[in-house]
Amino acid sequence: MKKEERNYILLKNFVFAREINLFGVADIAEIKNEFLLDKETIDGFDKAISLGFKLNYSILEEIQNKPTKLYYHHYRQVNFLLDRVSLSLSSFIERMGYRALPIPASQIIDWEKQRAHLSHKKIGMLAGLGWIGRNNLLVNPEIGARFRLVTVLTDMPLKIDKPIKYDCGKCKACISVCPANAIKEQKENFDHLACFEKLKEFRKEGISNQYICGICVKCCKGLEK
Ligand code: B12
Ligand code: SF4
Ligand code: SF4
Repeated sequence: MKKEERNYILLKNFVFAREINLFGVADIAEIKNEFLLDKETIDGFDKAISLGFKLNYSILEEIQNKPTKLYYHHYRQVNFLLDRVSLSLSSFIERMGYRALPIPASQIIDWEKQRAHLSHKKIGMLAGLGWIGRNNLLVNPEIGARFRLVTVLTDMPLKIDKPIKYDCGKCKACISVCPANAIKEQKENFDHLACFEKLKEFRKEGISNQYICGICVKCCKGLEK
């Protein structure tokens, strides 16, 4: 077995033993210049490991027309878990003699443009975890959009995954449930502004001090509905 394949299996087993459900590796050569990270910081990193954690379905089921306290708590716990696993994975990679940089699950760097260091969705898409759906989220064929993501950059020799050839097809389940009418038939027409205004409203209601919603996450159950 080749070294790249062996390392891939080793890391996959490492994170699956730590409650991660989705694992993939993306080639980032073409997209590195989009990252909000100094050139010196990312120099030498040529791959990104994408990890996904499946959300709790019972907590999602409680969401009707607005986020709930349970969902808010879950959102925070899942971010902690993802950050914890990406940290452990990075230490593991460093102990093997390679470099690794964990990127926070949910940290905004540019508040005006609402941008993070990098897009976990785009990395996940390149790593073959799913496609960008009508709901503007990364959608996995088996669990839909009901997961959260984190990324680790590395220079470790690893097998590279490819994007998968699926899309939403005939499904339009999320269009009618969005309270902001932000989700459209053509995913390119997703109304970011309308969505963000709705999230601001929810935040003002005091359910959480974060911009969360969860409605389009709950209803997107993938191809195996
Ligand atoms: C800021 C932010 C927001 C902002 C949005 C601002 C924005 N500009 O997107 C607000 C507060 C509105 C928001 C809302 C939500 N968010 Co948010 N958010 C983030 C955060 C922290 C940064 C996103 C960012 O930098 N965006 C900048 C733009 C450039 O990138 P992008 O939108 O991520 O990706 C697009 C581009 O890369 C573009 N693209 C550009 N070039 C190319 C090339 C190709 C080939 C393709 C296909 C695409 C593509 O397509 C991508 C998809 O639209 C990320 C975490 C992270 N670091 O990624 C979470 C994240 C995107 N959020 C997430 C979630 C779940 C939500 C909410 C459901 C809230 C909630 N938790 O209840 C809603 C969903 C709204 C929606 N339907 O999109 C998850 C998505 C998980 C998933 N399965 O997809 C993430 C990844 C957090 C995580 N750790 O899991 N969010
Ligand atoms: S997060 Fe809420 S408001 Fe935004 S697109 Fe999804 S359902 Fe609509
Ligand atoms: S609910 Fe259906 S249409 Fe909406 S993003 Fe998910 S698969 Fe696509």
